[in-house]
Amino acid sequence: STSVAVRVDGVETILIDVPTIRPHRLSMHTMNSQTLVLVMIRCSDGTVGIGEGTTIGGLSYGEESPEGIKLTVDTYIAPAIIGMDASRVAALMTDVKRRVKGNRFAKCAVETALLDALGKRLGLPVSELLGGRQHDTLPVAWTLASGDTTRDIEEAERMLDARRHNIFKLKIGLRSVEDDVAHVAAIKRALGDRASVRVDVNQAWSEPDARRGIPALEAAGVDLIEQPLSRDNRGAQARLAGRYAVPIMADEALHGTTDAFDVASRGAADVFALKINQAGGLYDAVKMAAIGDAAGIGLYGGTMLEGGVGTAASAQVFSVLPKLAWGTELFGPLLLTEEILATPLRYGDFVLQVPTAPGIGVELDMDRVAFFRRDGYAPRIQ
Ligand code: MUC
Ligand code: MG
Repeated sequence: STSVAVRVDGVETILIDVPTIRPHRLSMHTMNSQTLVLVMIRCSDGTVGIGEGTTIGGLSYGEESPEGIKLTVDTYIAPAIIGMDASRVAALMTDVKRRVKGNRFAKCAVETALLDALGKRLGLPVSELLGGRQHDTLPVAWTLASGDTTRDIEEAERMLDARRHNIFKLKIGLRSVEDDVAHVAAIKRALGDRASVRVDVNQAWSEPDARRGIPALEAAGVDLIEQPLSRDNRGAQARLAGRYAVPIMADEALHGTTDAFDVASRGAADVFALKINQAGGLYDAVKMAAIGDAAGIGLYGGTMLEGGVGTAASAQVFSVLPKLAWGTELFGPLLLTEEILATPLRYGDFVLQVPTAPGIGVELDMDRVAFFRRDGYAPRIQ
């Protein structure tokens, strides 16, 4: 054809290191900072799309590291998409999936940037490219993970007073089951009916640990138990889901649509934590939601503690889902000491406002990106 398509002109990947506001203790890693992996894609019409492929704790949480995500994008994905029709995002991603196995975080970052650019080109929020927005605001949980019970209660009280969060997720699995239950029960006692209290074990328990821990947490008033067992131990997690009334949520077990189908088929979860990075992109996160919904599984908008870019992209996805029975945990930017968006995301009254501007709806503050980027270079794409 002689029509001139808009083409992908350039891809740039940037690692940004930002401190957290306090240590964030998970069963596998204590975070004192977060590394954001940003991808910027310039198109031949001048539009620039941004995406994020952030993980937690280097290689301790999942199989992709920040440095590996950057390498995958720079070495294997960028050459495949440069020169191609930038508006055919689904077709580009099909080709990327043919050339690159696994590496879902890298694919998510690229797909986000392509959709952001397409949305900006069309003047539409990404939610409208994914079927259309059904929610303008999303409930947002906060994670209490200082490792100290008194400090966690004070933090929760501050969040309630400020009307920022009334859903709290507690990170457990590092200490003994009994110590963790005592910690959670003390927090739930202090907060009472003013808050929903949930736990994330991040795969740390054995099935016998879970048979001790879950009924005790249930008795303490906990509303949700996230990924108690190893992500591979689906048969055992199905036994737990069948045995206790408190819902079991799958998180690390869900990498892409085939995992969603397998976990749903085995009855290994009552709730899905949807994460755009673990899904491998925004389209596949929506498909995973459909699989869960069809199986009667409740949906929750999860986070890999991304900064503002990944959080805005996640919000676009979650805003199109008909039912989000468990709300979201899109608080990532609030855990960081530094803002890298030109205009911060808006939180308040226990919700996040889904951005309404075209694309994912946010812009980077390029001076701050230049300041925090690990390699110290000025970006080529501005
Ligand atoms: C996880 O496992 O859910 C999400 C919130 C948080 O504090 O940690 C993450 C990862
Ligand atoms: Mg989790």
